[in-house]
Amino acid sequence: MSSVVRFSRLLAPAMVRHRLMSNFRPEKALSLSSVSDDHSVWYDYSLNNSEQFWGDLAAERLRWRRPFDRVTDCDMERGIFRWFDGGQLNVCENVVDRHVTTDPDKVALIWEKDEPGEEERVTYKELKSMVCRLANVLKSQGVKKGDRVAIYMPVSPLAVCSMLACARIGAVHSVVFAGFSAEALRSRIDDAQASVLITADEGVRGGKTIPLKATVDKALEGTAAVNRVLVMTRTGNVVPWNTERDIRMEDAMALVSESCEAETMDSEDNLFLLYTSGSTGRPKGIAHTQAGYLLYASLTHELVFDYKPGDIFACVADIGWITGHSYVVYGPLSNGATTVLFESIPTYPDPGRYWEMVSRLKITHFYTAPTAVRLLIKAGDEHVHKYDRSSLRLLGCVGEPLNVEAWQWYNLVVGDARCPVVDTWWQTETGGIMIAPKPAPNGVKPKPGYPMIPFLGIDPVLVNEKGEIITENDVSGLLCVRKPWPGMARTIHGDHNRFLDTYFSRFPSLYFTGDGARRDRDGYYQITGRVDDVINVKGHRLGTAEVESAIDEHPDVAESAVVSFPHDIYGEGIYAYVILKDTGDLHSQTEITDSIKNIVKHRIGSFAVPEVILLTPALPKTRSGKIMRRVLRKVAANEADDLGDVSTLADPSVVDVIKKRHIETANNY
Ligand code: 7RM
Repeated sequence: MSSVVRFSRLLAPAMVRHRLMSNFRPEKALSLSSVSDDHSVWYDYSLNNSEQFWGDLAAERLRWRRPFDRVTDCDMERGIFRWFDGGQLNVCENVVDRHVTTDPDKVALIWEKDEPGEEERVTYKELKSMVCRLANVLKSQGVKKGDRVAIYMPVSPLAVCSMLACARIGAVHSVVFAGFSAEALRSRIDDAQASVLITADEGVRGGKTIPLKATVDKALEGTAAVNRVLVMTRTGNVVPWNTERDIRMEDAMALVSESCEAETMDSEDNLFLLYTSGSTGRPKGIAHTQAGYLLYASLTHELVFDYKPGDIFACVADIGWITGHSYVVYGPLSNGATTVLFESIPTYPDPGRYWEMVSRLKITHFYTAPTAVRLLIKAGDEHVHKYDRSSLRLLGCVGEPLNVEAWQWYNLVVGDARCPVVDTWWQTETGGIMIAPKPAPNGVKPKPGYPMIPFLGIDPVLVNEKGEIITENDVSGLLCVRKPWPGMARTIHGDHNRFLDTYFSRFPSLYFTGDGARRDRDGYYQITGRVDDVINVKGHRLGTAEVESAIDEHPDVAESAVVSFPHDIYGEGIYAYVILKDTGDLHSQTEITDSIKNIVKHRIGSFAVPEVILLTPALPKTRSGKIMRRVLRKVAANEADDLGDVSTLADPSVVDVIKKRHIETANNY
């Protein structure tokens, strides 16, 4: 069934009931573009009749086993959000089985392996059989509804199958990005109390192998939670093996049936946990549930990207991030799309990789992070020009602000000024895209550097420090959301109070995003960045406190403070100020900075290693002992001439010491 027909079928009843039909031409309802043509009608409708809006969409778009009794039941004060209560469904059935019935031989996955030209295709029918086999393996290992399964895998069909097999049997997946260290993996396994872990012998990225199984073994030395490890064969190289605990995934899958009844799930049962960084050292297990998440991922995928049947959708994010969950897996598959799984890196074998892939796979939609765009700008336009990009219809971006220069390059050089550039703002916690230039009112010109327009049903507001909502335009403020939406996170695993504290207590009755934003004269949004201690490095979200606690483990370190500084390519770079204990004098500075870098690499992962480590005798602190991070940020950004008011510092002379050391250190990096 075409998405055009499906869309009219799901929205028409709502329109009829609300007599909007009078100013709504039926022939328009048959076209997806009606959302653009009547954007303000749709948008107002979605906010003013939100129960009807989301209720009709859920009823029509999802396959239910039992219809829901009520659309929504939310309490912002207590952080309780329930959508489609009473309803029962299975997410895996919705994203796989439905399409096997209508189009079994359609390609669901194209695995773009590290080595270009070796892609593998998986049809919906094959996907179902793989998922069912894996689901049966998990069941045979005692995994039951509600149990947590950790996934530490390269981007691959079996990684997607692992997620979907969990969904099929009602287990809760926790995908951990395969670039995380053993310790980071262990703490996430412990927090979730995952009983089974799925991994690969090794990963392959940019021509290098990554010892995934060995890292898993190290992680499991320190936890008793996991009793079974399923290992996918990626390279086939010999890896450490524990016969009591480890199972070869492909062997086990061959021994079980290729059909597996999908478990009946309640709308509000957990679908997955995804750990993300906050402003304290401990990562948060963000919990998403079944129906609301799926509906939101599905609808945003179709409307923001203007997805049409037959499109080849390439979101090159890793499945270890929310972008991979929503726009590699759940969104595209719910719409019966062909989704590309990108295992490699943008510069392998050379910086033309993305565009060579686009031409080879005839990709229509390409969705990446600004850091990758900036990296490729530096590499030169010839890498883009070399390849035929005529299949491309839309270019997307997510993860951090897409600066105007990068926007222009993406638009002109990659898209030949022919493909809309869609800068999407959203978060792990929001489940799906919240602000984007599409669907857009008719005739609206894109604004470089602006995600622009809230999605249907999304009610963003800007507030000032006092928590007052700013109603006028041409202002900056803290970005909050006033109305609940189905895709939002439901809790932090095991710590609902932290959920409340982080998102709902600073401004009562609002969801606080942690980002600052500007609303321009036309009412369009631009994101200015985090207002808390979370930084965005190479598209990875990282808490400064996480890096600090790793650095502080070094025996010679007394104290550290980590800030970000503007970085041409990474968006933000990591800058660590470190105070050594007296014992630190026994080693050379290079020895110490190298070993600090090593600790960060082992505790978190290579991507978190600071670009700059500045050894300093003191940190600028207020009399109450709070580090004045503003000063550290200014120095790191080479803006120390304009430090603002430092009169509340206990010892203002520290600033000069740091400035001097910064200039000395800056010459060395
Ligand atoms: C999807 C994702 C969320 C944080 C968010 C922002 C930043 C994301 C944009 C952006 C400017 C954008 N989830 N962010 N998208 N900033 N423009 N289009 O990235 O949980 O990992 O990160 O990322 O600060 O709060 S995330």
